[in-house]
Amino acid sequence: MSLDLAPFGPDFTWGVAHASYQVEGHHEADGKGPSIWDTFTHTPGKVRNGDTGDVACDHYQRYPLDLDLVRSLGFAAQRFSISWPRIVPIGRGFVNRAGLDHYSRVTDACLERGIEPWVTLYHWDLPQALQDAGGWANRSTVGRFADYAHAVAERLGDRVHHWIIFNEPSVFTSLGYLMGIHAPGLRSPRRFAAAVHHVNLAQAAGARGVRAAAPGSQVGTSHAISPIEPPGTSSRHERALHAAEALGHRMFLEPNFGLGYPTDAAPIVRLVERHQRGDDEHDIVVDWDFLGLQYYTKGKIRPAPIPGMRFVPSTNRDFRRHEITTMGWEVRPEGIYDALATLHRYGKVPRFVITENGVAIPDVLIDGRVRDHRRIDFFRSHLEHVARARADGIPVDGFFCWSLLDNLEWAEGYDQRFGLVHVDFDTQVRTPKDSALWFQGLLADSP
Ligand code: GCO
Repeated sequence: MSLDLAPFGPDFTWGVAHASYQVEGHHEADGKGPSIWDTFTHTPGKVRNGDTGDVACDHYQRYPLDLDLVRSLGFAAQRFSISWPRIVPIGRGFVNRAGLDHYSRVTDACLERGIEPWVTLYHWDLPQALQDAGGWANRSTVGRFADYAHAVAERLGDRVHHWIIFNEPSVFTSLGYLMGIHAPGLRSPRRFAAAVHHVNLAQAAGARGVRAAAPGSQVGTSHAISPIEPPGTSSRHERALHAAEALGHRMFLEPNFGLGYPTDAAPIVRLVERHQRGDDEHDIVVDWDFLGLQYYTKGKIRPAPIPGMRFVPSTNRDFRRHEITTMGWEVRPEGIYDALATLHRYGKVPRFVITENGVAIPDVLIDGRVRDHRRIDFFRSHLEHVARARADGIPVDGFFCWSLLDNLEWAEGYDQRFGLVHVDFDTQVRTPKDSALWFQGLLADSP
C-alpha cells in the first residue's frame, strides 16, 4: 500500500488545502460583511439539508489546533483562502483591520509550526454588496478585486511567498452564472459571458496588485481541468469536443497567456470576447510563476439547451467500468497526467503544482477509526501518475490534498466528506482517518 517518494525529490511541496467559507464559520465575526455564499446558503432550497457555513468546522477559532494537526501529519504547506468580505466588508472602500489581523495571525501560526502558508485570494466568497451591483458581470469588480489583492499582499507579503489569485474560474463562473447551482445562483448566458471576461481581467489585475505589494513572491492561479473523452470520431463530435474544451478551460487560460479567446470554438466564446474594451487584450496577459491544477475526474460532453452552446462539459458516471465516488464522479487517476500535459503543452508556465486532488467516499467512524482505504488507493494511484509526469519532464513540484478536514461541500452541504481528518459537526471533534495516518507514515520517510 506504500508509495515510493523518491521520484518526487526533496524539493517537492506536500500540503493540504481548504477554503474560507467551507471551514471557518463565524460568518459575522470581527466586522465581516456578508458574502454571496452567506446569502445563498440562507436561501431555502439552495443547499442540501439547508446546511450553511455559519459554523462549519469552527476553523476561524480552532486554526491553531488544526495547524498542530497539519504539522503532526508531516505536511509542509497549508493552502488557505482569504475571505474578501472579512477584509473589505462591502467590497470597496473601508479596509477592515480586524480581518487582516486574523489572517496575519493564521500566517504566523503556520510559520511558527514550520508550515508554509499558500494564500488563495478568491475562493468564491464575493462580498454580497458587490453582487448587488452585478458581481463579476460588472466591470468595476475588476478594480475592486485588484485593490483588495493589494491590501492583503501589503499586509501578508513579508511572510507569504506563494499566492493563488483565483480558485477555479471556470467552475465559479459556470456554476454561479450559467447553471444557477452555486452562488449567486444565476442562469444567464449574458451575465456569464460578461463575468468570464471580467474574471480573466481580474486575474491579471490581481496578479499585478500582489506583485506591486509583495515583490519577488511567486504568483499563480488555480484551474480545474477535467480532460474530456471524445464522444466519437465524427466531425460533429470533434466540434462538440472543441466547444466543451473552450468552455471548460481554454477561454480561461488562453487570454492570460496572450493567446486571445478561442472564438472559433463556440458562439458563447464570441459573446465573451465582446466584452473586451480598449487595452484589455494587453492588460489581460499574465506572466505566471506557476499554475495550480485541480483534478478530480475526467469529463464528457452532454447536450445543453443553453443559448450559444449546444454541448457543455459534464462528468462521466460509468458504474460498470469505473469506481464512482459519493459525488458521482469516476475515479480516473490517469487523467491527472493528461491535465498536466494539457497545461504543459502551452509552453507558457515554468512549473505546476497540484493545488487540489481528493475524494469523497462513504466514511464511517467506528471505535474512533475511519478505515478509508479507498481514499488511500485514490491518492496513491493519482500520485503515481504525478510521478510519471515528472519522469516525462513535466515540471510539477507540489501536491495539496483536498482537504485536511471534512467541510461544507458547497451546494452538497456536509454530506460529502473530502477530509483526511473526520469532523463530527456536532462536537467539532477531529479524528484523523487511516488516509491521514498513511500520509503521516509516508512523509516521515520522505527524502
Ligand atoms: C472546488 C473547490 C473545492 C471543492 C473541492 C471538492 O473545486 O469546488 O476548489 O472548494 O470543495 O473541489 O469538490
